[in-house]
Amino acid sequence: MKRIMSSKIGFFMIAVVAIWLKSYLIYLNEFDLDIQNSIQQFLLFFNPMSSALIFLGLGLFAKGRRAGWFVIGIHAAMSFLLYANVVFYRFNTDFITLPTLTQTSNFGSLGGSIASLVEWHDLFYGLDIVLLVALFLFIKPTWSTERLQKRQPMLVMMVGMLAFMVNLTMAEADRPQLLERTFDRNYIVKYLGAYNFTIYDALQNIKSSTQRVLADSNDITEVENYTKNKYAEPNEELFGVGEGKNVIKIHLESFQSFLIDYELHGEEVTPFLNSLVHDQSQNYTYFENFFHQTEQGKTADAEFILDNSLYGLPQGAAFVTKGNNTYQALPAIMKQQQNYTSGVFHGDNKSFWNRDEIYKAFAIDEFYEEAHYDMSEEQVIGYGLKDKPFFKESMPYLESMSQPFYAHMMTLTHHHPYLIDEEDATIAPAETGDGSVDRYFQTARYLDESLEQFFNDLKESGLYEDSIIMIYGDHYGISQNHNRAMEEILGEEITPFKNAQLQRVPFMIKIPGVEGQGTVQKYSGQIDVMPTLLHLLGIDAQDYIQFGTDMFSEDHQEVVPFRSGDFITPEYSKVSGTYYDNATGEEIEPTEEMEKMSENVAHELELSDKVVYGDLLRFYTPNEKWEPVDTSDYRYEVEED
Ligand code: GP9
Ligand code: MN
Repeated sequence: MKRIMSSKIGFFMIAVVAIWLKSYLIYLNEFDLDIQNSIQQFLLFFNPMSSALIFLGLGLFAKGRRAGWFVIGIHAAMSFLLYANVVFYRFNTDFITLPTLTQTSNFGSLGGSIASLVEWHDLFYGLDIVLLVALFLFIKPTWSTERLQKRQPMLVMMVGMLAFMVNLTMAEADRPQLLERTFDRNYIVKYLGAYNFTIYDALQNIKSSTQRVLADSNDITEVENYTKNKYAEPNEELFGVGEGKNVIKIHLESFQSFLIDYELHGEEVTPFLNSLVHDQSQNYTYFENFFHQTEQGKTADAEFILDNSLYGLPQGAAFVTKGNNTYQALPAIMKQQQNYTSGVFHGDNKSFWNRDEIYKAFAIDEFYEEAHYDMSEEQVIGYGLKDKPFFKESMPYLESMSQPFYAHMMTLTHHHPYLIDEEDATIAPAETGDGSVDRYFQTARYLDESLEQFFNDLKESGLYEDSIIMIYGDHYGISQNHNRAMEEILGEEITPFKNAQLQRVPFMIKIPGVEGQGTVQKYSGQIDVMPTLLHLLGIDAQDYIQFGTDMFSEDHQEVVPFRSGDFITPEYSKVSGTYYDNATGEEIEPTEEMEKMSENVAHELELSDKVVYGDLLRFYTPNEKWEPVDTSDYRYEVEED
């Protein structure tokens, strides 16, 4: 035993096991990582091992006794990083990122309370370091004479790398595109561990700041010229009709327009939404040719596009990778121009899609997330809180907001894989044999019922009448992987052309005192929502950098770009590079005009990316009234009662 401990490799292995087990213990006891299956359970245990081998292994390259001090030093540094995360997490329920380290606000209010975040049992987390030092000093390793073959440290590294590859492959199998799509810090820690998370975060930030550093203030001029030129004058009759009204924006998770009026087993799937579309007395205007324009960032992309009129990024979610940019978002403009307060309501973990950070840059005042709701087991399914309790419990918060407010209600239950408890299912599943597709109708029905409940509560509270109500779908719910089942549902072949047409999501709006237009055919997309709303409030969108245009404007161009560079117009569509006639669905040879349109779409996307990658809005002052948002003014905490 003594011989093992006093050999270099023996000592190293003790350090590895110590940091490995300690990390695992901390994952289990300190973080709420929402482990959902045995793969995740296994990876949580497994992931510290590769980090321990690789990082501590670096120490082995040092000569003689110094190797021991290196191993101990690296061990202590890893322990410190992990423990810093423990303390940070106790306060923020989130992990440390590079930007949070520089945002003093994260620590400002923490300063005085660090003491209260430290607990006695934390001493235990430092015990292994003390033991390692003692072991090293008192067991007197025979290292000065031991000759490690050069191969050994290399071998350790290779085993570490191999373990990491196994780890990553298993993680990717459980959560495809884990690193590419940049979901949630929780996920990276859960699958790859706290150490790899820090590296991942650092790489992301280096990439981001390089893009930022390379940009300069001249870059915004070209963009400004483009958006000013594209700008569509407001519809005179509607400009300012909504000024001072509350705005309630409802996010329909994974809701595609084909559900509207769809009948399953002879029943309407979404009778309530259908009634808004068809009952003229309800005063809704329904845009039936409205498209989502999201990519990998899914919900986050939808939020990003709707509140900024900028496109999401071709890869990952701008919410995560560009969470520290300067924005001139809808909530900020509404606040500065018309004294609106804003709130987002969502029954999921606040750090998902980095919301708790980027919302500050949008000047969102309140974020009602998981911690504000009763998340007991019977209230939760899939990603989080069920829509009915979500809307119910949101009511008091909504009523307490100072008016006029801009409230963004984000539903969740109608999310892949469309799980639903038996008692919540009021329509039988479809019968295609494809589980997701079959249940899709059940969760859509549940969402529809939750909306009806919410509308009744709004009416009862007196908020309904005088509020602008906006409803939109965020992105598709049924991907192309389910074409076979969808063909059965729709009774037609799902060609690439048809699939593009299926990217329609609902957009409806009610403006107090304005007669609804029923169903309108105009083509538009999520990028157009912000300028539309600004004009309804009487704020001219022209001052701001926006790629969409007012949907009610006479000058609104009916071209809907997608992130891929494809696009749809009322007459023709470009799908995966091929042009189709909308009327026949047949392939067509592009005319010069079509090709020109295509170039323009590509140019527009490129300009939007320039803004986001280069953080160009920091160079732009929309008007004299504009004040850059100070993110340290915002903190999302749960008030203790
Ligand atoms: C997560 C929820 C779902 O909080 O908004 O996100 P999605 O997977 O649709 O992007
Ligand atoms: Mn979504």
